[in-house]
Amino acid sequence: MSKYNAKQIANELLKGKGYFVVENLFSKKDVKKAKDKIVELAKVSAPDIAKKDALSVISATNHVWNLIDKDEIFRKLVSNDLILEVFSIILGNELKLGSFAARIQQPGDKKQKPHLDYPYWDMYNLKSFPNNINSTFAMNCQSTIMIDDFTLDNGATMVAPGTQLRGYFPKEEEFWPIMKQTTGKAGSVMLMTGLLWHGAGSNKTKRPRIGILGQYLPKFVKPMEDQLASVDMKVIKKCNKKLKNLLGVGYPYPQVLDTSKNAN
Ligand SMILES: O=C(O)CCC(=O)C(=O)O
Repeated sequence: MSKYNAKQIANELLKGKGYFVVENLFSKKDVKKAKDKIVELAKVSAPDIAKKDALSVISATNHVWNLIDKDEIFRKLVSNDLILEVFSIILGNELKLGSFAARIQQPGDKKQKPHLDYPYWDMYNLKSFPNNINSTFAMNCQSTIMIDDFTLDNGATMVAPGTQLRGYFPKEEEFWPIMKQTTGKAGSVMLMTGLLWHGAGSNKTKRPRIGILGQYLPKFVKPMEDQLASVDMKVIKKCNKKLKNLLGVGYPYPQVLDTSKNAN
């Protein structure tokens, strides 16, 4: 039985520090498979590849997008039971995948500016959000799978504990005094909501630091990566029901309900 309790973790994400590191959730074997594949995909530079593939590996050196399409190992990692149990408590049990992409903090990469995650990413532009938007419920949960050890030196994700409750875009002068880094061994996973103020730390080492960022959303938020257009239909057909649901297969909206548009 898992030593982790999903309800307690969800509570920590919502009302406590705002993040939780699940240690060694994935085996060394799975992490190696994922790493080998990401390294291979990240070497493909966008101009060298066919247009169809170029769409899925934009900015290949820092991101490898659309991992669900790329290998069975990613389809396994994305639908981990504990992650889905925690996030279902927060987002509802029809949650959807918004994105599953590797993010590589390259040697010498500077720290990121503190930010919020999609769909809150441009909340500095408050007028583009509904009036009174606040932190009473979360519209994003993030998993960061540590594919390398995350250390203070190689850019372990920086977070500002408790800031998920503030409901406004990070102010740097409030972020830096309380910032902590979420370190862990490869195979560990950091969970948070997209409302927690955070960003990648600077990588002062000579090796890349790879993480896989999983974005999970309530069913009514439009996903950041268009899963059904990005993942090959042949791959989707072979996915189990849990993964199909995550990808939005069978979710009925938006639809053309105007019957005059459907007339032959
Ligand atoms: O890679 C990380 O540690 C965090 C990345 C991140 O927050 C982002 O790219 O939005």
